[in-house]
Amino acid sequence: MSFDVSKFMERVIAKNPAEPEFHQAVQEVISSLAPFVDANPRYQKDALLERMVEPERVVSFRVPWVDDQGQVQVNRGYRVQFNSAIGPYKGGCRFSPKVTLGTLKFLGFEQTFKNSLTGLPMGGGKGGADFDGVGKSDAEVMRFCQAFISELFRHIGPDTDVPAGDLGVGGREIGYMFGQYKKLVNRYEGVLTGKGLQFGGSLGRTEATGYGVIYFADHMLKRAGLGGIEGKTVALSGAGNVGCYLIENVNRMGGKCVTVADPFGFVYVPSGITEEHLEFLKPLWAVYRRPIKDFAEKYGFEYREGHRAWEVPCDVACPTATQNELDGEDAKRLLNNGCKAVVEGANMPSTLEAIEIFHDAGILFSPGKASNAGGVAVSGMEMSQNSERYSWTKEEVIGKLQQVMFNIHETCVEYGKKPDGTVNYVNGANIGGFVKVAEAMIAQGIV
Ligand code: 2IT
Repeated sequence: MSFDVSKFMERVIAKNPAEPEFHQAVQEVISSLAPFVDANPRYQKDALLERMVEPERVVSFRVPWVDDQGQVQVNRGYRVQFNSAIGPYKGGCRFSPKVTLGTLKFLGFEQTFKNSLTGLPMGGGKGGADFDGVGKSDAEVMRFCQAFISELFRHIGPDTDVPAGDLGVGGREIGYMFGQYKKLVNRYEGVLTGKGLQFGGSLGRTEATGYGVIYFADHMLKRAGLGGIEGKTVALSGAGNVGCYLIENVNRMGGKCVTVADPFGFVYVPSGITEEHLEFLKPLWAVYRRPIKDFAEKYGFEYREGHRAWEVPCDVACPTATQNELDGEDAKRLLNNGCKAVVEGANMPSTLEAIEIFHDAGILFSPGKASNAGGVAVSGMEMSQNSERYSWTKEEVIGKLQQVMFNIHETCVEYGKKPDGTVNYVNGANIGGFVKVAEAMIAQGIV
């Protein structure tokens, strides 16, 4: 019997009301999987797909903390432990006032496939809180992180669930969480990744996500006969950790990046962002919490307030901010401006409509679960280094990262190749990520 996507989605929506991002993530994956599970009926047995869209466990908890004025604040923390078929739950924590359970479920679901694609033994999970770090003092951030871990510590561990950073959670927050975890359990173990280099962090973790996006883009462009990143003009929509190291790698590989952005607008640099600019940009948000407008003012560049980067001419577009930041209108604008490839550097940044427009136009499109997997891949390497109580050199880590991105690209080609020889990277990533998890679940029985 052929697999009915609409019926399946009806049930998912009824069971998970008011979680539109989760519906969107499931819809995208299930649409890719339908023809594949029709051809391979073993994957339709024993409610395998129904089990895959149900998180194994969700914890939601109160996070009370005291602000600098002595007032008690109450946030809500979560951890969504989505799938542990191929390894301990693994995935970041997001701190943002926009965080809801639905957001974290979509992220945990995506993470399961992304982590599988890396080839490393990591299950899928995601967590976070509706905490807004903007405008908070360092002491407030520390007290919040300590309160968050005071509950979460009992649900995580190096062989159980290994959180990391995501939006709003960087090296500072990971440090405070690690300190509190160690104090509570009295064990020095690799429970979090993205740690400082002095206490178990991996060289290359900071660079990994942004570098990985560009290694992946280079493989895509070359396979399509478009000649790699060299000589290409790239537009991107962030200027944080992913954005800065993405630019650095584009420069290393002979291309140029012409935009950086934050939620308030973007800066246009037609001549390309240089190493000198990057020295200014790297700490701009991470350390000083300053808007991107400061960059335009410092160098006299054009700042387009309230606009998105997708209105400038480019060969390659890399959305590196957040979910659904690139919609159908943006997609049309990019096509009109000559864009040849969209390589996602965030989780689900393109709407389903935008993806359809790219596919219809026949340009290259890579979903974040493939091209944005470099960060978690190096997190997996951080776990390995922590287990063997040894540190690898940066060259070793970056070399392994390049190999992982190459392998993910090969997997996408294997599972996404169309009869005309082109590749549907969405199908390739979804099916390629699915098979390993599905086989592990089948082997492990109904659990
Ligand atoms: O979305 C992601 O892949 C991350 N936030 C990184 C997760 C990790 O465990 O390093």
